[in-house]
Amino acid sequence: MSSTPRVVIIGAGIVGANLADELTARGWDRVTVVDQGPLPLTGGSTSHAPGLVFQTNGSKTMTELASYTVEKFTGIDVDGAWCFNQVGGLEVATTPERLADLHRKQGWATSWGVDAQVVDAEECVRLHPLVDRDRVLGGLHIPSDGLAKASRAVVALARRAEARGARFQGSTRVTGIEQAGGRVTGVRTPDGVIPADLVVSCAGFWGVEVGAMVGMDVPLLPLAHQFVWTGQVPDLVGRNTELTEASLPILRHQDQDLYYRERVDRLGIGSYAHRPMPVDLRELPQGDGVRESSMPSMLPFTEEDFAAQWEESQLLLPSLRASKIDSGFNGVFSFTPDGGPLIGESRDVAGFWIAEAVWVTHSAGVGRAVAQLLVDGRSEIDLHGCDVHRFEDVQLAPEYVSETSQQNFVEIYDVLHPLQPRLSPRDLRVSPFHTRQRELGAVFLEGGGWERPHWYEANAHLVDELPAEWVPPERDAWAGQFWSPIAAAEAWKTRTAVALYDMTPLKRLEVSGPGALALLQRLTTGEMDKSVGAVTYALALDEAGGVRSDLTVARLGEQLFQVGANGPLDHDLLLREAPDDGSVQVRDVTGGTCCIGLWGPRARDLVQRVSADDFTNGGLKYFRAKRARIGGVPVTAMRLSYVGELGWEIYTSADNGQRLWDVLWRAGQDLGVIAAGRAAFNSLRLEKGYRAWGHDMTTEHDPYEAGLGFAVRKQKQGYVGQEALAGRSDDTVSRRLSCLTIDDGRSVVLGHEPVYVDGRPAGYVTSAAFGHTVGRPIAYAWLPASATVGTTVEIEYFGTRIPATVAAEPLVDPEMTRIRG
Ligand code: FAD
Ligand code: THG
Repeated sequence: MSSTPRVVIIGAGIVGANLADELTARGWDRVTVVDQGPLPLTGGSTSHAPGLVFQTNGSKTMTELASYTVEKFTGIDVDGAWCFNQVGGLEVATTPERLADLHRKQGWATSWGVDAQVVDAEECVRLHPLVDRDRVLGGLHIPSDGLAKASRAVVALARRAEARGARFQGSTRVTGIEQAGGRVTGVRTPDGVIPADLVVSCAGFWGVEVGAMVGMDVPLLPLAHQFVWTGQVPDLVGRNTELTEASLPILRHQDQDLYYRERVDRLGIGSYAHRPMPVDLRELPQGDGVRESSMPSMLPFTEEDFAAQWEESQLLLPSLRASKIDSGFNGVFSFTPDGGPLIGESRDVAGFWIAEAVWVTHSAGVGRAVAQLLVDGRSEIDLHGCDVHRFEDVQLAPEYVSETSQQNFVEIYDVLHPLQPRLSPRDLRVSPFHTRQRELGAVFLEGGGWERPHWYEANAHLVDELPAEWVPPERDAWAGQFWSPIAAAEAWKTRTAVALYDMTPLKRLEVSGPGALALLQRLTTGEMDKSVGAVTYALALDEAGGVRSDLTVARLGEQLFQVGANGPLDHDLLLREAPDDGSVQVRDVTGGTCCIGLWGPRARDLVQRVSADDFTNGGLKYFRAKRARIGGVPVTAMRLSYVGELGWEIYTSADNGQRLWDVLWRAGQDLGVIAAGRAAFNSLRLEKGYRAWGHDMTTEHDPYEAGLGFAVRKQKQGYVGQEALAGRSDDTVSRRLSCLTIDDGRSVVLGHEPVYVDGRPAGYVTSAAFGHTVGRPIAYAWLPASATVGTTVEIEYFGTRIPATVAAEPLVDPEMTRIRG
């Protein structure tokens, strides 16, 4: 009798089938897949998915999930019939902006290890002869893309999983999740309870309903998306057999929100050009009502929404003029606030997992990742962008999910700048300094629902005062978006006078109680048992030694710690890992508090004018915290600086925030105090070599590779990840997060660009900025360890190679004289 856990998977679509396959491949043979619909065509999104697999994405994770789908589906079949037809992918450009963007995409493909070429119009037509030569300026060709036959892959995967012991059961609707003592024990169905140790909901766009069975928020929105089949296209006759189906590359015409695939002598056309059409699940057929002709995921075709797209299609593909629309439907699938899938375990009901809002494209990758999470406790691909717990509370509101997911639908094929903020909803969360920031002409970007000043128009006059060596070079049109030379002035003032930075959005977690110290000792690489007032920079690792986060931990009392964190996933980690005996409380105190980063060589002069407390070097040393009063306001001051300057993070409760700002502002006028924004901030932190988790490093990297070995305390025992680090050091790494400076002194890149060493792709850029203090652009990049200081490399930016050099880091203040002064 097997002793592996009993798993019930809800949903026999492409995600559930992949998961069953991956679990059974790992020897878990007590797997039951239940679906409310008939098998194998359940009526979910998979039943009629046209299966285009375009792998390339700005996200490394998403690209790798897709590449695994390609690899896996290429190796399966049903009685000799293909599950993946590698016809290649072609994205065409009809505007110069799109053509430029295809170069950027080609860069992503190179960064993430997918072969891709930008080709000219002639080559587009050679690859896809239906394309009108005169309509296109060029294209991006990815030979390994292709068509997945999702409904057939479900059969292949189900057969394989069944052969290893899994059971698939159709026409069985899950109506509830059984639980006891905070754990799942089974799923309820009309035929009785199916016992389970683990339940994984792969319910696709029904995810919200199933999540609600355990009180779990599942931030997805079912939306309809139009798809049509044409009648016979004369120019396609004789090209394919019924078995091969297609030989032309899958095609995207993103300037018109359209995509195309071949099916024997017809074309399938998908459109994202129409208005978003949210779907009410209660109106869909259910249970016995599901059959091939009546599927919940297939709503009636609304012809009027497609009329313009049919015209556009005939312009791009003139052969279609000899054809017509044969059939169409409005198909339903899931959208999310940020476009990513939703993976993770309920926080309240242990053993209840979800894997939803997953495309066919990423389905095998997600199936493998979830199987690894369940079996090994960890996925080899970093999943922070897919984690269902990545959202802030306010982002889980149904109104927020609905609006942002619809926006995502609208923008799905748009050329989006990495800094481009959403336009709505905005002003969700504002810091207590918001009124003052507006008065100073703050230009806000949004992050985690927070309004965050990027720079302040009030500082525009400082641009004219910039000393020659601080005047930033002109930027190209792309890198110049969401940027202003004012950022240079703000950086200059921070390094030469003093600046106020709004650090309120930085996630703050209060960890308290008799068990608080032990919890933090176990979860971090640092020594936490220090005197009250100590602040420690440390890492949270996973069992394999991968970096889950970097944290600052301030001991504010014997049993009271304030953790400076990177986001909701850190909160989630602490909540999950806290013992359930009530000995530790974990509280997100971000919203009720606020923080000013007061930094610059004049910071001490400023604060001493408005505080009787001792802010001298002896009175508050580097990486120490203490309670104080500033202008009467009770604060906690922490002596550290992400921008690498003398000064403090000054915390107080939200009600006191505006007064704190005003006090510092007034007292600093003759010292040249300014308010400074994120644009300067990011530049200054890169000059100082400070990493940003999620950008520069993730769970895929260990501390030594990330250049954070110093944050791992040598003598420390008994923390998560310690065993995995045994034998590793700065000297054993094969790759390294490296600091590059750009040789021409002016070409700014933005991140995710490929880096070439000896003419071959060898890594990718993680973060980049113009370094105003050093007068040249900086890029951090993952590179082979052999690329030591002085190595010349090239960064590919929109198809051109920019020479850069590996530099010793940090570029600014390596002796720490500024910050410790
Ligand atoms: P589903 O296939 O919907 O499976 C979920 C299953 O859960 C269903 O079978 C459902 O019956 C079952 N279920 C739900 N609730 C319960 C319950 N309470 N009890 C029991 N069972 C339950 N993706 C691509 O990658 N490329 C494309 O080209 C592409 N084109 C698309 C075109 C259209 C028109 C549509 C609609 C989608 C397209 N997609 C595409 C998206 C893709 O089809 C879906 O993302 C994918 O199929 C989702 O798979 P799934 O297994 O998560 O969901
Ligand atoms: N402030 C606070 N907490 C934070 C951040 C912050 N938590 C999340 C994120 N930012 C963590 N990142 C860093 C990165 C570097 C430093 C602090 C937070 C830093 N490093 C010193 C160095 O590398 O020289 C550490 C020196 C030491 O260990 O003594 O200061 O911005 N509150």
